[in-house]
Amino acid sequence: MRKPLFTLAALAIGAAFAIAGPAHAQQKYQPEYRLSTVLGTAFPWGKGGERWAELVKEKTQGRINIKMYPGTSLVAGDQTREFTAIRQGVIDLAVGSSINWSPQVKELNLFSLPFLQPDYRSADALMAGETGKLIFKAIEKNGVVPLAWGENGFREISNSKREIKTPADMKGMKFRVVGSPLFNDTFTALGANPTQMSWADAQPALASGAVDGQENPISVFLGAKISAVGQKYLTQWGYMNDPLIFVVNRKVWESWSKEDQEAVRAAAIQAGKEEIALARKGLSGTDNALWKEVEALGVKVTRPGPAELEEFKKLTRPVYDKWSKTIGVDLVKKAEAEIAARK
Ligand code: X2X
Repeated sequence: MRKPLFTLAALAIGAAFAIAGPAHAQQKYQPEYRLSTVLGTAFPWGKGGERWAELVKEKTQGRINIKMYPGTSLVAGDQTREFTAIRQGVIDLAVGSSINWSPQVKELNLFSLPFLQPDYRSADALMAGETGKLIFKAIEKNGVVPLAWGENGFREISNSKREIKTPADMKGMKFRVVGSPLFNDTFTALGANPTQMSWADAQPALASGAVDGQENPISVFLGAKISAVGQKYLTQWGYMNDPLIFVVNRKVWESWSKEDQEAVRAAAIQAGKEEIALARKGLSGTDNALWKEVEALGVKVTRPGPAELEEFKKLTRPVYDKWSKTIGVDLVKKAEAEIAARK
């Protein structure tokens, strides 16, 4: 007697799902989802965001329609508030920098530890390894759904005053630094004078001479044309590589069907891969086209040798140790081990 009842119940549940499925989808999907980025399509970062939106549209047959808002305009340009805005739903999706979100997700400071990542292969080892998984868990714990990695790139230092070969050359120099206090500590340890400000404020500050220098990937240095505002000296010190992360607000994520979730994830992974390739183009392997472009602009490029780099490392080591405690010593050890074992 029980069996038919059971089957009937199962049928009823099945029918309820069949009805609820599409109705639920139609009810909950928004006509447009807002994607935040700091940089626009003149940069690999913005191109990555644009590509993600395009792939999502394609893979969901237009069910999910994303509009990109570069310039972190959904939070009036204040990069350090971006993560909170994603969590709260002011922003639906983002391709964001590890640096900008590190005030809220302390583990993200990992990537900013001075001289942790010696090369692109280290960055790959972290993103693909256990470290990357732990970082994604930390983001998830903070209420945001991480889907894929991208890359802003190795941050090199530029200024308007003189060549920087050793820390002594940075003495007293005024630098615009990014959102995490870790950067204040790093630049202070090197004898410079850092001021934290948003990217929107950085460009006029460089133009007016309110600050002498800044640090950003070469794609940003070129894309933002900051050599035109007197940034004539550039030092390739490779002190950190800044990853990007493709994320979605949790409620928005949960409102999508499983099929659409997987489409959005696959789109993020593909856009991320393409974006990383773009971010490294002209800067890696035998392709140094972007460095040539920098030099053609009359910018003096300086490459500290191993002994000089050692001086930078030595002075910033206390910053590394101090911030390792904030990040979590185990996570830092894991990252160091994955870098040591990189292929
Ligand atoms: O503000 C910056 O320097 C930038 C654009 O690189 C980031 O958003 C981290």
